[in-house]
Amino acid sequence: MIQIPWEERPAGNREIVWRSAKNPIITREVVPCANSVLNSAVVPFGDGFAGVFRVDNKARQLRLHSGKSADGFTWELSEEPLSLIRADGSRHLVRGYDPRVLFLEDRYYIVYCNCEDGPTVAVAYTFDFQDFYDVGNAFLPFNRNGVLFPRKIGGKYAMLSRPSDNGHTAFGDIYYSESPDMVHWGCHRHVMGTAGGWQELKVGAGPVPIETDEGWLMIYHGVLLSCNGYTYSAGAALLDLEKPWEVRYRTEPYILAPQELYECVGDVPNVVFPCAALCDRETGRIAIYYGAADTVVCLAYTYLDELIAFVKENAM
Ligand code: BMA
Repeated sequence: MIQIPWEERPAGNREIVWRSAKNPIITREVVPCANSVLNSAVVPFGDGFAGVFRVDNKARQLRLHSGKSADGFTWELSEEPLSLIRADGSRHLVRGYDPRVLFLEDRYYIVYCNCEDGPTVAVAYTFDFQDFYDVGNAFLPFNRNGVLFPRKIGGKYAMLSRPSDNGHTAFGDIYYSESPDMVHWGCHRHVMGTAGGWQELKVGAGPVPIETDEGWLMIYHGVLLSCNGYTYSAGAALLDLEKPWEVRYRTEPYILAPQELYECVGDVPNVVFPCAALCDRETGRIAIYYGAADTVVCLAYTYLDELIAFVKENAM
């Protein structure tokens, strides 16, 4: 296994999740056209890492860019926004955001919010992070947050999503859907809704869930409405392994909330939005990539066993 990004918990820090001292790790300077680089997803690839990045450009259009990194900290992004190859061979510019990426069976899947005919959740894939192929929309509009599971469950592909509206949706629960072929999705089940405090307004899945003996570890975002607007924090839950629509535990306190300047100041203040988590099974280390204030990409860390224990001990 390649060494995932890691920095030890600073002395005296008693938080379950701690931030990289290098934050923010990706800023707008990484691509000339960028107004902001935010909610982005990465995976181990070859001798290093690859990913799909949300770049809002200087026309404030929502685009995706591919990227590569040797160490997971320093990234090179494609100058051109991502386009998808369709079944007829034509190329189609992606107008979309909030990608997730995972390796499943023989390829890397990308799930993102497609603004073209939506917004709704769409699927694409790549083998090499050079050529990307369109699979199509998974759901009807409106749905703006899709996360695939990293293996079939009960013989079917499985996806978490959050049905929404066309705007800055003031509601949102997490649902589970199945597919025999990655194209046709059904058997939709409710997984979890809002709760009090930091997750009172809406909740949505974050990184690809991590399979553990205690269930699927799902890091998710939760939103509260203050007099100043939305505040996006992150929590964690354990979902049943074979019936992931059954929540075993979910945290009452958040695990990460906007507190640093780069999380509280930016295009959308007070946002932490995790989209990827690299897990090294040997060391139990987890590196979480999250968007901050809809402006930059940041890194935070935790240990798998500590997070599982935290979820169980701090369950609501
Ligand atoms: C959500 C999405 C995210 C964004 C968040 C906070 O609805 O648009 O991309 O980070 O709002 O602005």
